[in-house]
Amino acid sequence: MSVTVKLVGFLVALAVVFGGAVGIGRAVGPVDASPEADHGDMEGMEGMEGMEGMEGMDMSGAASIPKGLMVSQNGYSFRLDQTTVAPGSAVPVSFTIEGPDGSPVTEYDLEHEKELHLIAVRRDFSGFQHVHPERAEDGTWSVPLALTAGQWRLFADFKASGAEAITLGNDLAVRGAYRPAAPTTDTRSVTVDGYTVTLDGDLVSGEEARLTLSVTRDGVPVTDLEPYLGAYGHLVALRSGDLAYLHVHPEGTPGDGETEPGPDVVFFATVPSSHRYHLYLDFKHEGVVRTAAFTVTGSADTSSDDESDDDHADDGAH
Ligand SMILES: [Cu+2]
Repeated sequence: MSVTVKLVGFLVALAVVFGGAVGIGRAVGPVDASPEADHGDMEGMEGMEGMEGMEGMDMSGAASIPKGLMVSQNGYSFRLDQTTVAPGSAVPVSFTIEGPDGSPVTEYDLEHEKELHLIAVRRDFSGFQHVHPERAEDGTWSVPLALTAGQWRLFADFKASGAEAITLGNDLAVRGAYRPAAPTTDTRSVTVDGYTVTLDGDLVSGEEARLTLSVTRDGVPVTDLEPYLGAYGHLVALRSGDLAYLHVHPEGTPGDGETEPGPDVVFFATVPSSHRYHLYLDFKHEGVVRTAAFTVTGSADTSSDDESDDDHADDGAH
């Protein structure tokens, strides 16, 4: 930290000197402006936090930054034992969650019935898995993944005991030649293993959206879905472009006397911007968990000003 501060200070000093020289060359005026402009650029995120003028922007506070974008947060780090692997249908992948004291975390609180949820997605969205690795006593997590060649993003969603729930992200490269998948168009109805799942509801930037997923088989509504991870479905939403991992929660829980076991499963999701989102629903029926993948483009919040606001928020800069 102190090295960074010194370096920034040094660069600002340079900028002052340089700006001063230019200023003298140009005669009067620009000496004051140059250092400030350079200062803001060099500080990056710290500079953003100080920009009080960005009212209403989602990115202005650390608390509202989407999950899954960082490999380390609140003192916890996601450390993969290998960053490059060969492709395969059951590639052993192992990792630890390093705690603030520098050693692997071994105490977790359950979330959705598990200590840790691992989501693996190929960056072009052509592969997805939601699995639950096994933890050794020393804190090492391991799980076999089905991986094709390409760049994958792994998300570890967990709550270390005594800490807040977080989702960390890390990259895993899978060797081999691959052709990036073409971007998908919006898809609201998919069929997997004879089950057709339809998504109803719109994603609106900054607003909590109610999403209803309806499951049918051979045209008949499925009304006996089985609880999976404490709900009748588990939904993961990822943003195109940066794979931001969005918070989604189900409406009701099995056995509460109100929540029906299908055909509708309801979720609430809040998206931070008008981008394309990839949604993955895991649902269980007749003892088998299946995944239905959707693509939905979120719209801008029309209740506020003009649409260009969203572009600024995404860039995090003017
Ligand atoms: Cu999970």
